[in-house]
Parts: sequence; C-alpha cells; structure tokens
Amino acid sequence: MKNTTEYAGFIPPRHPLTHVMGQTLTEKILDDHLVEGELTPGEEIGIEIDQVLTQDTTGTLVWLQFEALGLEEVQTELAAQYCDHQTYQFDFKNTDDHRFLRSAAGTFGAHFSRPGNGICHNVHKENFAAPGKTMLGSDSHTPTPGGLGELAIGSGGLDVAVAMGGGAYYIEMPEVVNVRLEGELPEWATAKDVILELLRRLSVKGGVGKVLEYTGPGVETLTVPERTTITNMGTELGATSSIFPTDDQTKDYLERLGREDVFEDIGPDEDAEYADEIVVDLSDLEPLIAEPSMPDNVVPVSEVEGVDVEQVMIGSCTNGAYEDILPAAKMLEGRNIDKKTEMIVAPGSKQASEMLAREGWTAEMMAAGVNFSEATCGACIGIGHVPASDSVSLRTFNRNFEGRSGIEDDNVYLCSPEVATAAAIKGEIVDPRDLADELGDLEAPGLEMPDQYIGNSESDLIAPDQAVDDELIKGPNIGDVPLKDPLETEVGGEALLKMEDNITTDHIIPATQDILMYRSNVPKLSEFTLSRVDDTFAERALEADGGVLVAGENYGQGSSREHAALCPMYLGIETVLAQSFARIHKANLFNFGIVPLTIDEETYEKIEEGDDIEVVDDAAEAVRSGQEEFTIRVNDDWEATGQLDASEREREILAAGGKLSHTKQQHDEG
Ligand code: MIC
Ligand code: SF4
Repeated sequence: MKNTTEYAGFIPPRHPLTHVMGQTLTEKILDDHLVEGELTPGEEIGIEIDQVLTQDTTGTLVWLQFEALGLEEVQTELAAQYCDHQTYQFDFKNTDDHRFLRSAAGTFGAHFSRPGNGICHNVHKENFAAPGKTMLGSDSHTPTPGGLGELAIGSGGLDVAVAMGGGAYYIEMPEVVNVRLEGELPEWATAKDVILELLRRLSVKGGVGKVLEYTGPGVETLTVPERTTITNMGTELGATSSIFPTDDQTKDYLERLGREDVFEDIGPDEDAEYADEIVVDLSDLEPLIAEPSMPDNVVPVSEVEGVDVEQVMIGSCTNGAYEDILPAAKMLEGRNIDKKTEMIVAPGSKQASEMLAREGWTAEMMAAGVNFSEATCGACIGIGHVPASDSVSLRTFNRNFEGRSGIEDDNVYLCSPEVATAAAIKGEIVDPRDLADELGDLEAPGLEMPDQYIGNSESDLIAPDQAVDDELIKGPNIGDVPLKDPLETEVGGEALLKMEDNITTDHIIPATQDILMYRSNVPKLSEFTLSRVDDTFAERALEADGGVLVAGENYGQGSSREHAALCPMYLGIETVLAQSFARIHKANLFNFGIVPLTIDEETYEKIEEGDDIEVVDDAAEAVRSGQEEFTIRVNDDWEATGQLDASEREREILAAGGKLSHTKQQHDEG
C-alpha cells in the first residue's frame, strides 16, 4: 500500500503555534495551519486543511482524481461526501453517481450523507463545523461555517482531492477586511438584508482576494444561523471566505446541537490591523431585494412593490434552515397564500423538515397552500420548480444568474424568507412592513432556534466506520478524468468566443438536469460548453482543434465547478484572455493547464471574435521562467500584452499540463 503522505507538497512539518500580536482572526487561523509562505497579502501560502466537504455534482471528479493520484485513504481529520444537488434521480446516471459516491466515501474513509438528507452546507454546519478549524470544499458556498469561526474556503475538486490526501492547499494570502457591525436589526430586517446591503455597496466582484471578517458590537446581536446566512452569501461578493468570532451565541448554538465540546473562544486581537474597514449599522437596514439577474442588483423592497409574483421559493443553503422556514410558517398561520402565486418550501436539511413536521408547522403551511419539496438544492440550479416563461419568481436563494432557474427568460429576485412570504400572501412584491400595516394582525416573526436540534439518522449520515462499501462501484455513467499534455511552445488559435463582463460558470457549464447528469462523463458534458452563450461553440472548438476565449471582467464568477475549466480543456482551449478572473475559476484554469492571461480594456475592446491570436513567446519556456508579460499578436497585424499572474507552483502546474499530470510527475520523479 502506498504511503499517501509521500507525495510532493504533501505536508511538511507544521508551523509552530506562535501568535504575534495584532492579528486578525483569519491570520490567527491561517498562522496555526501554515505550512509554507508568509502571511503577506498577495503572496502564495500553503495551509493544512482539517476538514473537507464535497457534494454530488463535484464529488465524482473529486474521487476519480483522488483515485487517479493513487491515494488510498482520507488523511484529513474529517471528510464528508453529501448528495444534495440532484436528489430527484430523474435518470439512472444520477443514481449511478450517488452509488459511486457512497462507495468512494466507504472505500476511502469519508462520512456519507444520503440523497435527501440535506444540502451540504446545512448538514455540515450542524454536524461538523468547529471554531478554529480550516476547511476546503468543492462548492463555492463552503465558507458557510465561518458563522461559527471556522475558516472555510471553496475550491475546485482536484484541490479538495489533494487536501484530502494530506496535501497542503495553496492560495494567495487574502487581504482581511473588517466588516464592523453596529446597532441591532430592526423588525422585518434580517441577516439576508445585511449581506444584500454589502452586495449593493461592493458588487459581485467587491470581495475578490479578500476575507471579510465581522467585528463590532452588532455581532453579539446575531445568532449563529443569522451569521451563517451572511458568511454563506459572502461568496456572491467573490470573497475568499467570511468569518465571525465566537462568543456566547456560538456556545449557545453548539449546545443546542449537543456539540458544545468543539467550542473554542476565538477572535481577533484587540489591536488587529485590517486592510480596510466597512461599517454597517444594522439599525439602518430595511428589507432589501436583489432584482434580476445578478445578486448585486439590490434595492429596497419598497422600490419594487406591486410587481406580480407567480412563484415563491423558500430554501437553499442560504435560507433553507429550520430558522429560515419557521418565520414563514408563523407569518402564514391562519392565512392563505394568494391564488395565482405558488409557494414551495425546499428545506435545507431533512432535520429541518422533521423538526417542522413534529412541531406541526408543516401542516400549518400546507393548510395555507404551500407545497413541500425534499431537502435538496434542486430548483437553485434549475432542477424542478422551473418558473413559467417570463414570470417573476421570488426566492430566498443566493444566486439569480439569468437562466439558472432552468428557463432563459427568467426574472428571479432574491430576498429574505419574510419578504418572500409577504409576496406569497399578497401575490405581488410588498414590503412586509406595509403588508403588516395593511393586514393589522401580521407580526414580525423574528428568529427562533429549537431548544435542541434533533440528530441525523445514522443511515442518512453514515460514519466511515459504518460504511456499507469497501470498493468502488462504477456504473456506465462514471468515466475517466482526461489528462492534458504538457504545455506546448506555441499557444493560441482563433478567438472562438468574445464574452462580456461577469460571465458565470453557469454560462460555461450550466447545471440544469439535462446537463448535470453528465458531470462524471467529460466528453459528453463538453458538448454543452458555453452553449448558453453560443450553441455552436463546442463543435467549432473541436473542429478548430484549439483556440482562445476572450472575456471582460470577473470571468468565471459563481460556482467552484471545475468542469468549467476541464471541459474547455477537453475541447482544446489553450488560453483565456480576460480583463480579470474570479478566484476559484482561475485556480481551476491552472489545475487543468489553461493559461489565464489578463488583458487591459483597450485590448479587450479591440479583439474581435474570429481573430487569429498568437502568443508570440515560447509559451512553455516563458511560463516556466517566470515571465509575467506575454506578447499577443492579433491577425498578424497588431500586438498587445497579456499578463500572467501566477506563483512558481502554478507555473509548474501549467507547464506540466495541469495539476493531475504535475502531481503524478512529481510522484514518479520522487
Ligand atoms: C452552485 O451553487 O452553483 C453549485 C451548483 O452549488 C456549485 C457547485 C457545482 O457546480 O456543482 C457551486 O457553487 O460551487
Ligand atoms: Fe446548492 Fe444552491 Fe447552495 Fe449551490 S447555492 S450549494 S446549488 S443551494
């Protein structure tokens, strides 16, 4: 049997636990886990990972890559495999994936959460999140447990596989920004409004390269479930992570979960120095809403009152917990929802469903006209409950990218459970304060936690020592992970597609059911690459046998799905020229051997689709030697500069043709 820790980059001795004064909480946790580098913003650091999380749509690649690396056993303190995104199993391919994941968790030593047991972030938060730990997860909302003082980061699946095998996780040291909370939330304003306010101020790229650390007197007024709504949706700001200190609220929450033993009193030093400070006075907040189709299109609800609403959905990893559904139930007690509005509750976990059912709230909501879904991501990625064409859907989710709901001409608004429920009652968007005035007997529900959370059934959350499989089960839907050859000397080709700003990974590889079932079958999945932007793309890319993508700012924002890099790689894309990149996607491009070059606005404006792009320098040599500026020749006519912002390690990975080839090479050499 191979010793899994033999791999290059696989855990040198850990940094001693010394704290210099003046550290932020983020720096303290990173310092405790540092295995390489220094905590200087912008510099690459390597950290040890305590916990990992993966889910069904990114998890199959995680384990296939874990296997391809020759790894045989999970080395982190804890690993958990959840099945949450596609739990309806419309197709045997979904079920094949789930069975493979159960077998992988059993074979390699991870906890396994069955389909229907709940959304990874909800189940993880309740069962495993612990202050002071580091976590890596192959899902962009991994930072959710930051609400309990855990430093959790989203990444591509390959990084998760390596971390799970005992390897360090490498990341650019983020800037730590102080989000100082003052005051207390007034009635009808919620944690969702805190994060929507930050999105309104900072935009979907305002958090790139940053960890948002919450401090100030407002912190203690927020319960842990409220904090995790905020840390969850920090992802929409592009932030690396978001974190709260721990306090009596954290202790209280852990006690209700029966997990008080993991409590640790942690926070920043009093004289901690932050890169920047943002002050939010909670008492100034009012109900807010993100208009279609970007999470930062935020306005006060009062500005959009009167818009007809055909669908209301409560759920997702942001607002799908018991504490999010209970306010809706209380508001609906003894009322009916509007006749032309459908209201669906998709609990974030089976536990939440069970508690609501046991307490009679499910019956109360059903009597009001609500339908219940199983605990799943589902509709959040366009699986089930697709809105009617050109209709308005109000959702408590975190993303409303165009088409993500499963229909191109969607109008999805994002808001708190209170605002969503008010709209279901009235049949149109309404500020709940106005609805309360109108109805006379509608009270602000506030946030309430159960005295004691009920635990998961041991067959829904299967511990590694209870595993049912000890070998991998690969049905016909489970393919191989393609490998790329080392970087060539000549890189370039036709500019196959020119895209605008804020292109999401949902544009690159959509997550709807017809496509999602091929997440473990890369050749088939590749056929859908960028089909939402141009349905001829995949065919043209294959025909051209290589080529270039051109994009504006924040290319690849949104999810962690590495398929958004792997599929373009499979189609022969060698480089992406963009004005800027989203953090996880850029890391995924390195991991799959695609060269991400940053171009300025003038170059972006000048390049046209169909242009012939040639990287003039010997690409392999230039990448290896640390060259930062690359000359790009367009149509043999004019030249521009592309910037490669990459660490030495990332350059080695690129040159090797991606991280899988690189890690294998290192192993063969060592
Ligand atoms: C999402 O919210 O977009 C997803 C689906 O959870 C993704 C993961 C995936 O694509 O499987 C994410 O956020 O990383
Ligand atoms: Fe699931 Fe939606 Fe959360 Fe992604 S954002 S993990 S799809 S609930």
